[in-house]
Amino acid sequence: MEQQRKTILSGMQPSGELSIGHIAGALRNWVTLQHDFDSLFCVVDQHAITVQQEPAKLRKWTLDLVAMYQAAGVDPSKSVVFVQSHVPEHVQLAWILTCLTGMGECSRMTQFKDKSERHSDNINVGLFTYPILMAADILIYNADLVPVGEDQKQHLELARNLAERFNHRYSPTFTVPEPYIPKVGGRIMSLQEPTKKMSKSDPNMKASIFLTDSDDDIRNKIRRAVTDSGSDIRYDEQVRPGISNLMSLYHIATDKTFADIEAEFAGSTGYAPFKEAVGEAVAAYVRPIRERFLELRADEDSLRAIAKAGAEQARHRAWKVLRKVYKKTGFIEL
Ligand code: AQP
Repeated sequence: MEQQRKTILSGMQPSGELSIGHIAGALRNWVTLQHDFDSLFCVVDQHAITVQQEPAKLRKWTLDLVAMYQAAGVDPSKSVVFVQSHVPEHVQLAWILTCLTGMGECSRMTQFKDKSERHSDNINVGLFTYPILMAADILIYNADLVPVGEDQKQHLELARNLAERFNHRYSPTFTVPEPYIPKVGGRIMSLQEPTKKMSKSDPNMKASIFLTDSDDDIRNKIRRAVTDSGSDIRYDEQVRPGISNLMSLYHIATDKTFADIEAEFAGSTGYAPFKEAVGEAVAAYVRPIRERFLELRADEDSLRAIAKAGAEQARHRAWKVLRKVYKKTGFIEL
């Protein structure tokens, strides 16, 4: 008998254009893992509105992500690609999990603290309970593995705690998910402030490399990236966050190890030749993704059809789990 494949689930917020950080931290792992896992990838539009969004942009970015997932290599015939708001079971489960979560658990979340500082005019309850909805996204499919960047580790821990709490209070129901975080690229940093994560909503356009940036934009952004004092190319995140970040990008784009990279630039004077090489390599890496994205994005009907088919499959699975959860919780059936 064929062994049942393990399940993975992950998602991204349609809150701007994806950056090279999203590829490095998550998307490229989705592409590899989809061949061996039962895979679900969603566009988490309900998470995106925890920060104020313009409706027209939210619609555009949602379809952008459906196209970008595929441009990066997600194959909708292998993986379920869907939009979170098309599967209402996520929020239905989130309510039950909300009633199992302590206030202290949410207030400890560093992303909540960061985002409340950045959006001090709109510290809404959704921003506070966001990790509970994320737990529901994962648990409703009984995902075994969640390929994410390092910034999501703390949220994953909450999902694990909630799964265990529900299982203990009622009876074994949820799989306790494991994070899958890459060793290199789990946290790509801003090109302008290398101690801060590269973010799609950073207002400084020079800080992030977007997957739709032209070759010249990419080269220029890397040329102007803030680097550290010193002149040799050596990986040290603590002492040289700027150069280490560029080395991670070079590794993502070329697969060269840090030792190879250090050897390649040993004895070179200044950072300029290294930055030129990183710029070329990253431009060459992003180019086919951008070109494929533009092709796919032009056919909106196909993108909507993929999201629709994905939502149908996802709902079918989500409802089965939610039904069980409702029953165990004590809700009577209609
Ligand atoms: N800089 C990054 N390095 C590595 N991984 C990253 N991820 C995001 N930025 C980096 C990973 O991408 C996935 C999707 O992230 P998200 O869209 O849910 O939101 P986020 O982590 O909040 O990303 P942003 O760019 O910082 O969004 P905004 O600016 O809207 O808040 C996750 O797996 C994340 O780890």
